Amino acid sequence: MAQEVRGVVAPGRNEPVRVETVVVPDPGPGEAVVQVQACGVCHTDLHYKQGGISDDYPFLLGHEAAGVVESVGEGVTDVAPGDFVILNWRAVCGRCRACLRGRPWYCFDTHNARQKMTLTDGTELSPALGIGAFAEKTLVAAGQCTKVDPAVAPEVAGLLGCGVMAGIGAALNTGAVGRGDSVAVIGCGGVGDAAIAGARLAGAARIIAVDINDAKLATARAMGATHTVNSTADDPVEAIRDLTGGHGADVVIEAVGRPETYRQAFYARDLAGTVVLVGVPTPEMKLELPLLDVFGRGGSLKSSWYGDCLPSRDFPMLIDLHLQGRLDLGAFVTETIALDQVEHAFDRMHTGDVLRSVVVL
Ligand code: PAD
Ligand code: ZN
Repeated sequence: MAQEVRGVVAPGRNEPVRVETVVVPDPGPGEAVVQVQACGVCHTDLHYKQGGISDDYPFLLGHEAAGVVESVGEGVTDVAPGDFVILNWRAVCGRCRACLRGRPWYCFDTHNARQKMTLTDGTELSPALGIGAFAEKTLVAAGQCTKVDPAVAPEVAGLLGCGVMAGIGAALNTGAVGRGDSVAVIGCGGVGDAAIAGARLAGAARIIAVDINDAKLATARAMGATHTVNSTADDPVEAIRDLTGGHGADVVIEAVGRPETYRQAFYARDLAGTVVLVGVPTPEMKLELPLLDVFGRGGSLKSSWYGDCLPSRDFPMLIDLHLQGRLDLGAFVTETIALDQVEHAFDRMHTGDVLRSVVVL
């Protein structure tokens, strides 16, 4: 029997989001229905609402979520009703060329639920990132559910579903930050701060935070930055070089997504160092660099999608580290809100004082 629940729908380009009745089908083969307990508000949800991702309105927003599995469809063995899970947008297929090469975190054919959730008039909804978790219940592929220790608070656990994992993974997985490394992070929002927390976890000796906003730099310090640079006052490339014996950082993580900050990252890294681009650029952005510098400075220039995470490997491990007091995921939760306050949370993203607003159900 399909169920009717409340969910946050983006009806059309730039129209305010609305709480609507959503019809959630029973799980089919390989699917699960999850009772959502918490879901963070991410920039990507705002991009969906604004039409920046696709035109497949109406969207069921929300994708940074944790909850309890309510029911599973035929053939599901990895999760069972009652399991506490974080939802992920990387349910790996195990068969594509990336998976077959032993690099499932690049999976090119990730799974989502096959059936559609709808409005009561039958209109099909497009769930954000194949999840749609600003809703009391949601239908996903069973592989999108990753079991973790239920001792963690849901509003904290859900954050690993997107932005915080992207930042931590940019440091740990993509940048492969190691003990004693010097790391610089340009852009200290939720993603950049998570990269700082990841660099600290990895044992980086020096972590330099760069932002244009002093309040963001104060938070970055609390997350583990050892030095801060306000790039409206000081040239960040020179400042990072000065703080690293004149050489530049071993790993520079760009968490803004703009050509000028990418250029700063490129020149602020040491010879043979690594640049990780985790900020997401827009289609019209172009980058020009002397090819001789790209060649002569060596090292690697990488980008990081979802922190190159493998949910089944990374989520339980990071939750365990959080529960041991070694990774303060709770520091990313600025406020908890109700389902009908998502539009308000979008407004607050621009005022710059929120790392994450989390809807609690
Ligand atoms: P945010 O808006 O909370 O943070 C951006 C930060 O950058 C703010 O602190 C700004 O003050 C700062 N900033 C802006 N301009 C500059 C500048 N010129 N120099 C230095 N700092 C600057 O965003 P967020 O942290 O939620 O997300 C950051 C990026 O990461 C964004 O592009 C988002 O789309 C991307 C992202 N990527 C993934 C992924 O998988 N790669 C996942 C989730 C988010
Ligand atoms: Zn997201």
